[in-house]
Amino acid sequence: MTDMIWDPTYECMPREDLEKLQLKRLKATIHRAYEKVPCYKNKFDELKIQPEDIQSLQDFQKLPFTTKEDLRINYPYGMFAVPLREVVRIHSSSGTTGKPIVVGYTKNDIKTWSNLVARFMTAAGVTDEDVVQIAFGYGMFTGAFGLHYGAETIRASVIPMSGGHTDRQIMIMQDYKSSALVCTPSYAITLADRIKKMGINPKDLSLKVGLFGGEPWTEAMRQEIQAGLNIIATDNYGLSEVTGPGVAGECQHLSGMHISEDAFIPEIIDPDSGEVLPPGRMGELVLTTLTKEALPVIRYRTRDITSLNYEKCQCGRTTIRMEKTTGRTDDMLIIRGVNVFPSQIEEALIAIEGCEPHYLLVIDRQDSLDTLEIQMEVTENIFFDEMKKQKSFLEIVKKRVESIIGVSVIVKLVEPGSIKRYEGKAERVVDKRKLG
Ligand code: DLL
Repeated sequence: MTDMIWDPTYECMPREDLEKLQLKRLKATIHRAYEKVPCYKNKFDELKIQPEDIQSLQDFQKLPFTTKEDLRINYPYGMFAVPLREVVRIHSSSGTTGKPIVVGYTKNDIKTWSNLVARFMTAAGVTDEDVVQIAFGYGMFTGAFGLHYGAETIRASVIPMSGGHTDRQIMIMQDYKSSALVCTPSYAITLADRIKKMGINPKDLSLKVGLFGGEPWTEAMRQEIQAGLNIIATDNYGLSEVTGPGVAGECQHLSGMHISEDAFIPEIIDPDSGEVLPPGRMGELVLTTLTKEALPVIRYRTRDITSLNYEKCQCGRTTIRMEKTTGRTDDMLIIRGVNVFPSQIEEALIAIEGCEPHYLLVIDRQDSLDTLEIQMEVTENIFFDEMKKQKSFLEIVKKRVESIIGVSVIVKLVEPGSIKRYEGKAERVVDKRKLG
């Protein structure tokens, strides 16, 4: 394994130098945000904080948080810190309800973004020799363009396939000898399934690495994808409000995602009290941008739950690594008063022999009692097994899941192939309590 590093100056900076750089960039960001964005000025004024009051990275914790609601209220362009004429690109978040979040980039922002993506793609092992198949949907979603620019910056050969058309994806992958695949982890599973069904041996493909992100996924899913596509499957993280992909990504040691700390300051807070938590603790990730021109964000509450690892990685990078996110504070299901994360259920299911990574969680309320039904696909031999064997299989699944989440569940097998397949981000929860 070779540990190629795209930007060693920033990725391997001694912490002392990095913190100096962060403070310098932070001060500039705060000044600009205060002067150009009324939302920040109002919030600071309310707390009687002036930009000059922030003289250290500790002072910074006095600043108020920014939330999705702030971006919503200022829809579409109210949070921009530059006039629209300087904005060369507009994207929006993948929100499914209400108005989307609108984000903008200056010419310089696009350049910075491309470099940030080039960093994690390089860390994953992509070089100018690679043929990168981008199977994210091109459009308002930041995933496709972000990875596209990053790959071109590395001078890899980009195939802008976009999402969907699974059989065509596989044909192109075979014919064009794609060596790197970019998509959501759930779509990687769909592709692997289809490849298997078509009788193609993944070893006959040219794929070597996958860059997957945009949604949470588990270690068990990683194993499944690695085996199904014969690749090393890497995780990368980002969100539109902060830049899109390019906030953090794994190197080939697969031991947490390196955050580009010259461009973002990460903090972990207690989602209830807002208190900053000590290193290593699990909580909500808060991000501040240090280089964004069009849309600087200060202490943005991502809602994503993770922890930060400050130890130096074997690859030589000195940057903090974030653990795989285990879900979002707003994804958390409260079932009969118990907090349940869909990722816990997924982890349990995938670890059971015979379970397929296709499932749906249906939550309902009967006689004022919450019910959680897991509809899941299983391998054909189990689906067509005799009743008795199937019953004992269901019992195993039920017990395993219940022991992890602490809530009783109903497990139902559904026909192989009947759960909806996703080309982008998967939606695995139907909460009928909210629909009623
Ligand atoms: O999903 C940006 C992105 C695109 C990242 C492609 C990586 C690759 P949004 O549509 O705004 O932006 O959604 C952001 O998706 O707050 C997380 O909840 C989730 N998310 C993104 N990447 C990961 C990941 C893009 N690797 C929201 N693991 C974030 C877990 C992720 N969750």
